[in-house]
Amino acid sequence: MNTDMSDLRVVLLCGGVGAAKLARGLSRQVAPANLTMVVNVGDDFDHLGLRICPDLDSVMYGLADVHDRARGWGRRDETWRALGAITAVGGADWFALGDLDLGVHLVRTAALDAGDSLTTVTHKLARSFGVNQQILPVSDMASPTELSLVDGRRVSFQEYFVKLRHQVEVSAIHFDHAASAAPTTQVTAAIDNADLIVIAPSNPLLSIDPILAIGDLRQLIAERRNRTVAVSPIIGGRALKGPADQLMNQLGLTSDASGVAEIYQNYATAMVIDTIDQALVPKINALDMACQVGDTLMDTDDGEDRVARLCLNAIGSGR
Ligand code: FO1
Repeated sequence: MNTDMSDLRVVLLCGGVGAAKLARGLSRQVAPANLTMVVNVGDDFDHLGLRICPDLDSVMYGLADVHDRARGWGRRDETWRALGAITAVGGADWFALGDLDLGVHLVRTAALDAGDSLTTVTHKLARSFGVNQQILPVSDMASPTELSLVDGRRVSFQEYFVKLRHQVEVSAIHFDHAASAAPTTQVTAAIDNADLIVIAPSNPLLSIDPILAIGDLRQLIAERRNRTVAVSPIIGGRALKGPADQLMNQLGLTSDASGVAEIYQNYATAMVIDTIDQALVPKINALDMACQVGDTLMDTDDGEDRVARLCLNAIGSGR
């Protein structure tokens, strides 16, 4: 534990896979009580009668060290017997639900049906996994992300991401319920009290923007721009996982670390980018954003710790 950093109050804006890795890295640098994850709820959906919250589960499983590192989502040592049974009876098996993972979906759905808020049930689940950091859904109100495709279809996030394997061209991304949704009081309190806000290396358009779209969060984060650092999920022009780069191209954005900086320029004054993208530093500096440059691959615990330290060292560099 890096002592002079451990008392920093850090908030991490989280989307999918990349966020869980950085959450793990930060959890080894900052005291548990001082690390709060604010998590996207735009990917959440109802499936086979269960409420599925992928980004909340990815962060929880990552911090509990029960995640499957190769797959990036779901549980390590997972089995798929229930899924096999679902397939055998002609059920919807396009979205793979593992046996261990089902335990969380069943308990979460029952708690929500009994009247628990998503914040409350997420807290209970995290504590049951021994996770003592705060994991907060950005809102307790549903705010599903939808996408318009060039072929005219409008699809839910999971239809796009999993069913269509994001192999379709997107013309627009919609957060129709976000403006009327509200960040929870726990989220606004964590942001108010934060010494540092970190935007995780999640998909800027599909994982981070749906968080910022909630209520007045764009303004809340913009007001704290000089204590906010964003980690680029794009290295050498490629997204490590998922469709971030192809989406940015489809929507006319520059699909490299400088394009990510452009998306975040109103919300952060520092970027963490990979050494490969060193040449982009002047372009990013021109956006009034400082750069922390290093190896941003997080495929090991050491990598997670390294990126966490790059974020923590960004303090002061943005002023
Ligand atoms: N992603 C897939 O590509 N295929 C799946 O079958 C799948 C199942 C799944 C089940 C639970 C869960 O928490 C996540 C799951 N994911 C799957 C990943 C999920 O679509 C993404 O993690 C996020 O929604 C995007 O960040």
